[in-house]
Amino acid sequence: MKKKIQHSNILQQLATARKSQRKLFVVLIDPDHADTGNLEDIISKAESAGVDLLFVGGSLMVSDSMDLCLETIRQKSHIPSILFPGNPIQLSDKADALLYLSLISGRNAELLIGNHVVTAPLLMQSRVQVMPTGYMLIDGGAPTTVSYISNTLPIPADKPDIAMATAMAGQLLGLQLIYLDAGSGAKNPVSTKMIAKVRNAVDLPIIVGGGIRTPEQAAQAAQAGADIIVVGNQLEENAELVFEMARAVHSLNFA
Ligand code: 1GP
Repeated sequence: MKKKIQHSNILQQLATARKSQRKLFVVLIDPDHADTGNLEDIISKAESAGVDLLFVGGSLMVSDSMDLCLETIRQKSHIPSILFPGNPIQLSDKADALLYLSLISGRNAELLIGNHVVTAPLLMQSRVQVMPTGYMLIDGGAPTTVSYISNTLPIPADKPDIAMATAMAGQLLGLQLIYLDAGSGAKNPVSTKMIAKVRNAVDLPIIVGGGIRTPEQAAQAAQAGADIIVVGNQLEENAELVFEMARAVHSLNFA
């Protein structure tokens, strides 16, 4: 039977999955884009497709739908939910864990440390598991919401060495996950060359997302060394694709 990620000690389970080369598939849900019907549909499909985790968040949260979204996930599925916050107000204790993102590809002090200082006292009291993550924005061929909102320059797509050195710095600083993101809806996903370069440089679990539209692209990213593949946009267009996407990633797992 397929091994499932449990709700507690998620960070540790991600490290174990990485060590045993077990690739994970994640669906990103943007609560702003999900009305109740869509949301229940993608959650139930994700559950049947064996999706490992649900990330919840968006760069721009214009509605108050985060808590509702997390509650629906909890009611309708067993998949752990992870906050992927676009800004510091996107916190909720209804999630299982939080990607505590430091935007290490950028030079915006608020996103490197400022927001962390603001939210730390709250998080120290929260039951949500905090997962320190080196978040790296990679140029995906066109400006994305996240590059605009974060007011940072992404790492050029053809500069894998910069990505490598940035990820190394993240590991040396003690971060626990590296997230290479071309940004939601990116024209081009992060290249396999860049993923491989970062893979060879750090031991941490590597999350890759942004602009992945086909099961083949998802599998290629995993084969290049990504441990966790994230897809959002494309599944908003066609939720049915979650089955093939999850299969493409999980088919690389032997056990
Ligand atoms: C964005 O990595 C995620 O932050 C997913 O991107 O929506 O393009 O799949 P997409």
